[in-house]
Amino acid sequence: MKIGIVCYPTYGGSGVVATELGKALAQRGHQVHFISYKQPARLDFFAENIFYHEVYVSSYPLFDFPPYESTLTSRLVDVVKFEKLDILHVHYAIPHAAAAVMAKNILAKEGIHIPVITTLHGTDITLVGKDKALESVVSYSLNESDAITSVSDSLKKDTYAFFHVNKEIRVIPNFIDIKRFSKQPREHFRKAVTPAGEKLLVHTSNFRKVKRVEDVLKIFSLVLQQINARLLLVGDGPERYNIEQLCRELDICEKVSFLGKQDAIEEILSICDLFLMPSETESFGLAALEAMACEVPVVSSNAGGIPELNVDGKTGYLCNVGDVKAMAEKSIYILSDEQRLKEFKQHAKQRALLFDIDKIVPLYEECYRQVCSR
Ligand code: GMT
Repeated sequence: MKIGIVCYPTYGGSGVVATELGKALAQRGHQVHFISYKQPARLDFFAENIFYHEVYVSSYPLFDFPPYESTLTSRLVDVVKFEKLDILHVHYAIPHAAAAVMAKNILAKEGIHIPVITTLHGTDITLVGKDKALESVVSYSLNESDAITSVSDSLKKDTYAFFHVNKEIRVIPNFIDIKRFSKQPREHFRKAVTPAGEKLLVHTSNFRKVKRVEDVLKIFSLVLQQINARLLLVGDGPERYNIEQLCRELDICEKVSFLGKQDAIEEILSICDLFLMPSETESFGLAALEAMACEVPVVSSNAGGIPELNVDGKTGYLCNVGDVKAMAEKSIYILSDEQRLKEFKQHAKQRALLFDIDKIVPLYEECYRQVCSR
């Protein structure tokens, strides 16, 4: 099949899922065309059946806002026609679904039928999408898509609750390449990071408000009162400055390392004991799945789709959003007994295996087949 994939190219989860999906589809013999305004971060190699089409948005003094959506739409029309695509798969509803539906309608006038699949990732529904100013366009473009998928049951329910969607939404969860995300022997690295045998906690995110990184620090500071530990913060984003300030206020700077954006995240996760995800909302929690695959249990909030991944009392614990005291207690409970920690690590790994790329990508292929055969 010839598949067009539209996604955000940055480090966000939706871009990662879209890119990894495209790479896996190419390996399974499909021809994949990425369409984005920048080369996706994880598109770090090229194969003969992977193509990339950049969207150039022109500027003009009249424009306070560059016409991204219109430019993307025209590019989609062009790529579908020229490359003879069979399907357009857009990731993140805003504005990708609207652009794809518009492109579909333009092409229909020329007698070309291009089915559109929209995958909902999270904030496109739960944060940005909730904005009333966007509701009618989001609802319309979802209803006009030939299929809608969402990364969790929770996100599916939120979509029906916030939008006027009269179509079936099928749940296809996030996935992981277990061959890449597995615990790797990194003893020297671990020794260097924790010379005194400290327990190692980790958090990875794009440091946006929704991730509640300040809670990570508060939890860690409580854990430190009972456990000799260190914290690795991986990623970067708008909250970074506030987080650094809070580190100073809590007087824990010596125990916290800011690693910035990292590509080989599996190498870092491989040496860690516990992952913290106190997010305000999280449609799935791909970062937690990456940790679990590397045998790292997760203490998280019980928001959104996280309970569909993290099993309370088995692969980690779920606590109410903002309850840093409970999250610290659960962290201490897991970390304070070696045998218990080992069991949590094993359960985390077993659970992650259910979300292996080889199990999930065929669900997308099945969706493509159904939509194309209609
Ligand atoms: O919040 C992020 O990390 C980025 C965001 C995105 O849309 O790029 O991630 C969302 O999509 C991921 C992939 O499907 C999910 O695993 C994340 O849970 C989801 N983030 C939120 O819902 C906050």
